[in-house]
Amino acid sequence: MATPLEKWVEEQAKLCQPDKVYWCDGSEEEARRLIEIGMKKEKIGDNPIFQELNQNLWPNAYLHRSHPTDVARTEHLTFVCHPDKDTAGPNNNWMHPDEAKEKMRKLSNGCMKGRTMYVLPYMMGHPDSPYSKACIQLTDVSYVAVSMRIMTRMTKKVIEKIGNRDDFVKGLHSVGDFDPNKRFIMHFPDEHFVWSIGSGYGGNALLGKKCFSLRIASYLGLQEGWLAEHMVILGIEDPEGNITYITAAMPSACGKTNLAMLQSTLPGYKVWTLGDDIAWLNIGPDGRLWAINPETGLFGVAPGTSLKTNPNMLITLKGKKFYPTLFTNTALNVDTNEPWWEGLDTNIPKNLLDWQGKPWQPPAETKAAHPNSRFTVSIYNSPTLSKEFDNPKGVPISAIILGGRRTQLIPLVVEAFDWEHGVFSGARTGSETTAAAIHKEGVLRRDPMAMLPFCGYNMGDYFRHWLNIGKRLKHPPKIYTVNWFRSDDEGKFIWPGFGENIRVLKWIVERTQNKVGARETPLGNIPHLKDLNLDGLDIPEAKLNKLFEINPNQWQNELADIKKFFEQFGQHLPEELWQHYYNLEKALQRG
Ligand code: OXD
Ligand code: MN
Repeated sequence: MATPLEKWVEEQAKLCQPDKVYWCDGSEEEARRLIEIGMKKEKIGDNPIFQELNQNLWPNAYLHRSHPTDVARTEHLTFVCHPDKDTAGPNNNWMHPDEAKEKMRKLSNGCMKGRTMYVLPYMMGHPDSPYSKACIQLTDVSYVAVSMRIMTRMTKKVIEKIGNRDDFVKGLHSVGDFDPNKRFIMHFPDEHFVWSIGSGYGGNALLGKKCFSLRIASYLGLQEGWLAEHMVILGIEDPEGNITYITAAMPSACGKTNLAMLQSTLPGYKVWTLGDDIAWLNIGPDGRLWAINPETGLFGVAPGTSLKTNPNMLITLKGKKFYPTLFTNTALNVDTNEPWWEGLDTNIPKNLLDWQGKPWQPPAETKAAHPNSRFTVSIYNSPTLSKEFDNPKGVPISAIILGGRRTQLIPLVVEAFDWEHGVFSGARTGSETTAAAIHKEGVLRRDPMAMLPFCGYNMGDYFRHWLNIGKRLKHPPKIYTVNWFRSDDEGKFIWPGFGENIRVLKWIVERTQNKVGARETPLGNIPHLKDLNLDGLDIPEAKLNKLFEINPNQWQNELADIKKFFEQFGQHLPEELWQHYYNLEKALQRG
C-alpha cells in the first residue's frame, strides 16, 4: 500500500511529467553527484548550473549564475492563499486557494518534461526537538536540491518520521521556463503547502526557508501558541564566561549575518552563532522564551563581506567541514578562478567576469557582483558556532532586538518599557528597502519585526498574538530597538557598526542583568553615555548626541505615517497599540 507521501509525490509527478523521479538521501556523496550533473548536463541559458571554483583557496566551492531576471525575492508575485482575504490581511497579496491552484495547475502541466524531479526529505529543526517539523520538497533543479542539503537537515529518516501521516509540510517547486510573467510563489497555510514556479532564487525556491519557516510557520505558530520570526539567534559571552542569549530581527540585507557572527572589538567578549535568519520561539516549561534555528545553513549577502566587516564569515566560507559551499551571482576572477564581490577587498582583479559572465572593468554602470549576490554555506563551518546549536530544546532568550535601517530619526538603541510597549515599538518600525527583494532601493516602508514580507496572516492579528505570548511568559525577554544606520549631515553613517556593535550588545546584556541604569525618553529607555563603552572610538560628542537625538518636530511625519500604517488593519489592530501610539504622541508633545 502506498503511503500518503508516496501518493502525493506520484500525483505531482503526473502533473509535472518529469523524465524521472529521484528520492534524495541528503548524503555528501549524493551532493557530489548532483553537482557533477549540474556542471555537465544542466544549464540555465548558456551557463552550466555549477562551475567549480579554485578548490585550494575556496574548498568545496562552486559558482552558480542565475537566470538574469531571477536575482531576488519577488514579493509582488508571492501570495498567501487563505480561504478569505481578511485572514491574509493588507500585508499580503491574496488569492482564493481554488483560483490559485487552478492557475498553478495550468502553469505546472508538463513543466518538468525532460528533467528530473528530486524528492527532498528534510527537517526544519533538530529531529529530536519538540519544535521541529518534517517536510518534503519536490524540485526540478540540482541547484535547489544541493542548496537544501546545506540549509536544512536533509535525510531519508524524515520519510520514516512522516510514516503514514498526511499532514507533513509539502513544497512543490519548478523553475518552469524562468519566465517572470509565469512566476508565482503560492502559500496554502491550511494545507502546510507551498507551490512555487518560475524562479530558482533562494527565498522563492528553497521552500523550507521563507515560505515554510516564516509564512506558513507563523500561521502554525498562531494556531499552536508560538512565534516564527525573521531573527538571528546569538549568544554573548562576557569576560566572566557567562553567556546571554538574544535574538534580533532586521530586514533583509541589513546585517543580520554580520551580527550573528560578530567579531567583538571589546576584550573578553565573544559572540556565539546559532542562526542568521530565522528563529522559532516557544514558551518553555520554565516560562521563559526558548529559541531554535530551524535551518542549518547561512544564505548571506556577499557584497560588503570582507576580512574587515566579517572575518568569521570568510573563515566559514573557506571552511572544509561541510560539502559544498555555493556562490550565486558573484563576479569571477578569471586569473585565479575565485569568486569576487564589491567590498571583498580594495583591489579589483584585472580580469573579471561580472555576475552574468560578461567581461567587466571599472568604471562601469553596473556592479560586477549582483548587489543581492549570495553565498550558501553550512553553519557547521562557522568557527563561532555555539555548542548549543544542536540542543533540541534551543536556548533561553533574555533580550529581543527589533531593528530597522533608518538614516534619520531613530536612535542607536532604545529599551522598551515592557513587553507590550516593545510590541508597539516593533510594530511601528520602519526601514529603508534593500536589494534583497525586487523593488526600488532606499524607500522607507513600515516593516514590523522585519516580518512585513513574511507574516503568513493578517499583521493586526500577528500583533495580538505577540501580546498574548507576552501574557503567557513568566520571564519575558526585554525588548530593544536598534538602528546602526543613522547618518550625519553629510550622509555618512555615524556609528561604525560591525564588530563595534558589541558595545550596544554589552549594554543590553547589562540591562538584562540590572547592572546599569538608563534614561527615560518618549520612545523608551536609552543609555547614559557613561554606561556605553566607547573606548577607542573616535566619535565627536555632537555626533554621539545625534545618535540618540529625538526631535519632536521630525517625528510629526513619522507619527502620521505610523497612523496610516496602523489604520489599514482596522479592527484587527489591538487597541493596546493605539493606546501606546497616543501615549507616544503626547510624550513627544511634552518633549
Ligand atoms: C533572506 C532575505 O534571503 O531576507 O534572508 O531576503
Ligand atoms: Mn532574511
